[in-house]
Amino acid sequence: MLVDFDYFFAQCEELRNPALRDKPVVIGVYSGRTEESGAVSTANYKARQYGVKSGIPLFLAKKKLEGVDAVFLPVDYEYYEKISDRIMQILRGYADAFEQVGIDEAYLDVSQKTQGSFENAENLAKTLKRLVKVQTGVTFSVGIGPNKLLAKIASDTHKPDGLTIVRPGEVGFLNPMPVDRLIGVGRKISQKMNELNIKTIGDLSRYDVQRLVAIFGKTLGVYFHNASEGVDDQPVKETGGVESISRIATLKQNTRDATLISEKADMLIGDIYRELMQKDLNYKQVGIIAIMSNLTIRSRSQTLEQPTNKIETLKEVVRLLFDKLLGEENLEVRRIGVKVSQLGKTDRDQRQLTSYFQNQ
Ligand code: DGT
Ligand code: CA
Ligand code: CA
Repeated sequence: MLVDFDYFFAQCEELRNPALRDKPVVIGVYSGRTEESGAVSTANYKARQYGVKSGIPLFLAKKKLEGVDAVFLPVDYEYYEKISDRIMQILRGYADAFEQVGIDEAYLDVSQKTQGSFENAENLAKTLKRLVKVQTGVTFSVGIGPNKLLAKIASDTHKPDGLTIVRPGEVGFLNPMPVDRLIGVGRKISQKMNELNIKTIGDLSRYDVQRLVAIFGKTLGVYFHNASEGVDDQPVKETGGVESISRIATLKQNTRDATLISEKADMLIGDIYRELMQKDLNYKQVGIIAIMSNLTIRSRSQTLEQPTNKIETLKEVVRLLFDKLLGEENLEVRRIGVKVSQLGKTDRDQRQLTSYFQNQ
């Protein structure tokens, strides 16, 4: 599945100001030279009706919307990223493997989850649409296909709020599309292909692969040929998402007392553990830092043999690391921090077992 959030930056703006919904909304990147200079980052579908789209100069967008009650806003990337993170976190939980691509797109490998059934995948997509809409207010478009290439192109065919399925026997749907719909076919290459009389993806699939190789080189030539036939075996590559989780706190007083340090550390660990559970993650590396009374910083870390999600292991390793550090230092400690990293998804069986035991 490829999930692509609809008119994303503009939709985020509509979310925090619903009055914008009935108006053309244009999000601009202002270059700062003059008040008017800059380009359109994106626009809602109302604004697109007037010909406003990503990449055109702002002055042109203003001209197209002259006399219209339109709203122009600057990009607020941090805010969009927060919304994006929340959606990604929801989606991640429903995939066998999850690959985020940019701020508003993600591939979900759902082969196992759906037992290879496109019908199950369609139902899952509908569930995800509802879930994300209810929890965040955002709509997105989904493409479902036997591979990433087909899912991506499918997702582009119905927007906004679309759901498009391409089954293995239906790759012919590519044939009438212009070649530049394929990833990797930019302006230059599509121009070159046009000169060769290759205008549609169907034209490309009928073109002799040896000649493609002669013109574009082996890698690209073979890629273009395969792509035109909907052939793609790129796996969904797990993107980390959260890289590490850490907490830091100041001790009530500077100390070398292992019990006092350990009490504080356990509080930080409790916090970290909650976040691990929420995000369904386990950890393989544990680190501590200590800020000493003279404000110098010390750190120690240990990598475990196996990833785990156990809180006892975390407490134990942190205690050992602080013991080691205190043994090698004679200053008092002022602030301490705990970090888990090399995070990974807890596999289902392990989680079921854990919650089984917790409920006993
Ligand atoms: P969509 O998916 O067609 O409903 O509309 P968007 O706006 O989500 O378009 P998409 O998926 O191509 O891009 C996602 C975001 O990336 C979009 O909200 C703003 C940003 N973006 C896209 N194209 C451009 C561009 O040409 N320039 C700038 N500055 N930002 C862009
Ligand atoms: Ca996108
Ligand atoms: Ca989008």
